[in-house]
Amino acid sequence: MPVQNAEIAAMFDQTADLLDLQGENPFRIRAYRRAARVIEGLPQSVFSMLEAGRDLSELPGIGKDLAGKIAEIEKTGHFELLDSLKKKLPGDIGEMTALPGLGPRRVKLLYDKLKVRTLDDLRRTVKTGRLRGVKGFGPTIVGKIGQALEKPAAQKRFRLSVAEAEAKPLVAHLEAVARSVVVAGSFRRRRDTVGDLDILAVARDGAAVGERLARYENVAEVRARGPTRTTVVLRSGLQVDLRVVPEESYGAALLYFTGSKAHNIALRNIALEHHWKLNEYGLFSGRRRIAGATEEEIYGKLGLDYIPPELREDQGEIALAKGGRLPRLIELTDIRGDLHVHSDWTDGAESIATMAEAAKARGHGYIALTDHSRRIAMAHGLDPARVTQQMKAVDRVNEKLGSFTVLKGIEVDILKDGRLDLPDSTLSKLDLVVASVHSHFDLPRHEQTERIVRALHNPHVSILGHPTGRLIGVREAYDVDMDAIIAAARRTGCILEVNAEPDRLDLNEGHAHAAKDAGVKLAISTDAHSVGALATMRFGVDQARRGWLGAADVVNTRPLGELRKLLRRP
Ligand code: DGT
Ligand code: CA
Ligand code: CA
Ligand code: ZN
Repeated sequence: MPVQNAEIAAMFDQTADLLDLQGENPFRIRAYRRAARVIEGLPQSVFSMLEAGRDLSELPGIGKDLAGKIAEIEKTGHFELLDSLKKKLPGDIGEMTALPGLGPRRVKLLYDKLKVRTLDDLRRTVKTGRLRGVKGFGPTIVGKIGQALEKPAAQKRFRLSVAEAEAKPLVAHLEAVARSVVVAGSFRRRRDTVGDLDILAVARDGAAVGERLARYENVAEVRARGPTRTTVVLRSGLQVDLRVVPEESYGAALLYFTGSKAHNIALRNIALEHHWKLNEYGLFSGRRRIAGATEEEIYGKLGLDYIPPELREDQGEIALAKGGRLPRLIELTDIRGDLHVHSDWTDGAESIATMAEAAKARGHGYIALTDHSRRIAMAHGLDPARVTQQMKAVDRVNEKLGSFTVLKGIEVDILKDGRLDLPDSTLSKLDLVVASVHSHFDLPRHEQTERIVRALHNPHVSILGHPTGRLIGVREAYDVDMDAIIAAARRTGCILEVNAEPDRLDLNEGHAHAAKDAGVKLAISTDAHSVGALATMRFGVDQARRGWLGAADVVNTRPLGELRKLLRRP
């Protein structure tokens, strides 16, 4: 699995801390910190840059030596220098500098004055109040450290795409001895992250299916074994719960283990109103099973339309299903084009023609080419002259593509103050402008919101790209008032993006739903930097479905002519 940019940045920061702690050369320390910031700010994963054969030493602040170290990290998952620094230091000191409220200087103070070597030592000094006597440890700092120590190691959740990559071969492995093997739970509801995999299978011999799971090559640990239920942990740390059920209960079990829990409870209450009982074995009137083989049968008996898994969150879907008023959700086949695509003119891996042909082969009718603007120097961002050149190159590609169209676009950076990174005279020539934030993630909420709202008010902006900037499991969304941004999008006629990149999924489901309710249009876009990434569209569609979107809410379900009209702002 590729090591994420943020993980590499964290490794370099920690290395800088530990070098600092040992009184190393300040230039060497600064080099690591600077490299960490550069990597963190890259618009693309280091992994994909290496795959595309890019030379990382071309990046500012990254010389041959660091480039080699980054390649080593991507290859091995480890940073040897950091590991050896940690080993040299006593106790847990190698981990302590990363705690909130602590840094190399304070950790050294604690070690020198109070002999704090381990996290347990630290916990004790906080509890007994001894820390308060030490210079530089005011009540705020001590409170912060105490809090960080209390927190139990957060339950790790897995990105949906990662869970899916694990699930596919596993399901195939189990299909050798079972029928109807399906992953239920949050995975089937297509949540952006999942806590574990809940696999359901139909078989006569449940123990045999469990046995096969336990012997799967990726299993690290078997937690529980039984005739109908087996739990294992995969090497990645992902837990798998397997239940084997008989054919006649399959629908009931699928319904139950798909959840959500809140949805299940609401269904059970409807059953109770009829004096029935609903559980994972079926829908029962007294001891008689009146439904259970399929989900449709159970929803039907309860007087409800079939509810797609993505909607099963008890957010009002049950009342709508009762009245036959469920929204018709968008499907992958509704998508006719991709409005955020990069090429090798900036940091993409392929030529414009290659990206266009690949999109055409996927059945798309159009893409918008949206390479980076000049501020992203390390991605060779386009200045006005190169935009003009690229427009001509797009004309040449379009001449050869027959019915397929490459729209001329740009992903223009939103600067710190909300102005854009290219002049209006350039933007006005393009078919489509995606405006995105790639810097200053930590502005105060008010400022961040104002900045983005100002960008939306530029009449050339068509789409706000990855509107919250989150990277799942790596970087939180920046602090921003999404209601204000949705309101601004509505006022200005700007479209909001659902970025389908599996690490982003941004807007998320809740924000997409709110945008729809406000009457704002959305675009589901891959932000592809390579041909393979065009396939991530389905993850965006999944989140859009969780946000209750229908095809009509999404602009890239329209044929090109209609799309062009929607892109023209009032
Ligand atoms: P996750 O794994 O945290 O991403 O979320 P889920 O929804 O997959 O939750 P999980 O794995 O704990 O349980 C799978 C499904 O089993 C859940 O969606 C609904 C069902 N379930 C689990 N516990 C209960 C419960 O106490 N009552 C009811 N009615 N259903 C439950
Ligand atoms: Ca689960
Ligand atoms: Ca589970
Ligand atoms: Zn992009």
